[in-house]
Amino acid sequence: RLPPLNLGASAFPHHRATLRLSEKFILLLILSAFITLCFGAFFFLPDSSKHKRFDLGLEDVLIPHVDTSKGGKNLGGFLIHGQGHDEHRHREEEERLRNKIRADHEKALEEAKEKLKKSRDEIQAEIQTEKNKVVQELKKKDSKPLPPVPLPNLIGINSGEPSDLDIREKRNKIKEMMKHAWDSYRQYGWGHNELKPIARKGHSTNIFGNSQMGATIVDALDTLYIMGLHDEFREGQEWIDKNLDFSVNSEVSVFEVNIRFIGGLLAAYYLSGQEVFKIKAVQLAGKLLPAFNTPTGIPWAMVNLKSGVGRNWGWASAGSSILAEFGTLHMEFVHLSYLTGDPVYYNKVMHIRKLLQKMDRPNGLYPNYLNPRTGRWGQHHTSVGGLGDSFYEYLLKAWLMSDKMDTEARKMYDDAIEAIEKHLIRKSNGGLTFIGEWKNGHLERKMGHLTCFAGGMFALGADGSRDDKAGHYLQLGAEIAHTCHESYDRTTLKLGPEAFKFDGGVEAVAVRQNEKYYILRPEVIETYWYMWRFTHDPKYRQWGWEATQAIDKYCRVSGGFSGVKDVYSSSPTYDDVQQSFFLAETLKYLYLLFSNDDLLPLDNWVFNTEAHPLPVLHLANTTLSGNPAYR
Ligand code: DMJ
Repeated sequence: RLPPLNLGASAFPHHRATLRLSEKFILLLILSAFITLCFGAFFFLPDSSKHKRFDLGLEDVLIPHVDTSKGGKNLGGFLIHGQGHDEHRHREEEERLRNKIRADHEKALEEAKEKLKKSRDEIQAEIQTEKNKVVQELKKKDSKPLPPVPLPNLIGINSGEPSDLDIREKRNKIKEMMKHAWDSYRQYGWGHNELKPIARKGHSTNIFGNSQMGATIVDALDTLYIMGLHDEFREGQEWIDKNLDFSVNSEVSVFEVNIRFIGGLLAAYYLSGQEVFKIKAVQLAGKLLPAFNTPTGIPWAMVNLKSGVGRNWGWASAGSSILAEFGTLHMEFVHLSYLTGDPVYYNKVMHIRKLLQKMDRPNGLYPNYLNPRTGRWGQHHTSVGGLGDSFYEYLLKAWLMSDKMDTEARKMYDDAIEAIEKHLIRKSNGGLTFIGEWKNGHLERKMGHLTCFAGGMFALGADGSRDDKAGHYLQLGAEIAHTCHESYDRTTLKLGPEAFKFDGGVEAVAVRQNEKYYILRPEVIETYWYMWRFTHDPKYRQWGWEATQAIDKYCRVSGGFSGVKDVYSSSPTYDDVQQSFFLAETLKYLYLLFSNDDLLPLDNWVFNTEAHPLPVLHLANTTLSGNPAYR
């Protein structure tokens, strides 16, 4: 640390030798400001004769003139007449002004000295305050109200309170778990992205960049709202209003920020009607747009929110972008164009779709990797779990969200699912239906926890399926739900592993140690909920309750909820992370499973892949592509 600057008459020579470049620069700035002030005072102070005229109320008149021969005084092209008398008062007035200039100079000099006496920290704090003011001003400009848009018919924002006492109690228990997760985060991790419930401090991962963006707050908002936790919702809203800032030098995942932040903010906006959420969603979306500046328009996986520079994950095949990432933007981006009247978001995602439509697909399957520079596929791996999953989900949901008008998306979904059924879905020897992974022409008989969401997707897509195979797809959904339930039931903790095999006599069980963890994921419960909505078979509520109890028993700690490292061990160790999706998805789907169906009915709401509900848009007479007829 440097000694505080003190540039008083005696201190100056003493410190001169130790002054650093930055301090010299500040000194130079202040001195030059001082000199400018002196010059300004000298040249721009009004001439005393002018004052005399007004002060004395004499008959002096200003007449434009250039001739000084008549004894008048030339003053910038104006000639002053009638000033021959009262020379004494004139001199007095000049003296008074001279004194005033001297006093002003002294004062400025004193102020400059005072400034330089301040410590470096104090000066920095003052500079920071000034900067903050400028940022606040810019923010005000950014927060311009968006054009008014007729809101879609928002049906089913109600309590969904079940009449059955037992179901009500179970639902209350889930609400209590949400409160524990929120309160713990509020107490130990507030403003951080996530919580470490054992260490009782904030946590983050590279998907959120290096900034504290309050991921848990944004992700949890709509769950709080649905559960009627309104005080907590307001706390979250206040934090977002005051602190959520996207002008940070931070490299984030485009996909994660889209599904958790933009999805979360849009859902909070539609549910509560609070403009701040819409404004923040639009600001953030603007920061993601530079990620699309690639030779093909397929976005980079990551973007720096400040510089707009994008790049891909180092581990992805041949510098590729990931199907489940660039293919999971559609729902949020369509809503952004709808709400702003700006076609840019819609055009970006439609461009991706058109490009995918033109490409050759090996066996009708979409590989997980696509190079954004060349527009060519990377490795020919296909998955309905990690790296692929939500791309298929968003094709179906694009159709549903458009009030079933977007038939192109439905066709792409139907084609993709047909190829998946043919090449990836199999029955195990023990009769369990599973979805494997396609790797360069070979089927790996392994299913991920992430893949379990597909049971719900098949059920959701049953109505409207090609050749009226609704019954078939509902059945397929039920079979996947059953398999995934088995993956839970065959563990010690009754919680599902990250991945499980159907090979060599093993069925729905994890084999490798590094696949035995459970990190509070929602996919199995998500499928139970969809299956419940479409069948009302009580087993789905029963399975959901089993999972609730297991989470409460094995993942709950006094500082929140934690993932566990081995679901087959009776004394599990914790991973010490309370994932934001636990509040956004796992607890929300559980709560909905024990609520009435008229809370967020599926005819009117479509849930994004992070369980954020967005309303169906009735776009029959509109276009989002910038057609001037629109708006
Ligand atoms: C969530 O962020 C989303 O559901 C995403 O689509 C996949 N994985 C996590 C939860 O497991």
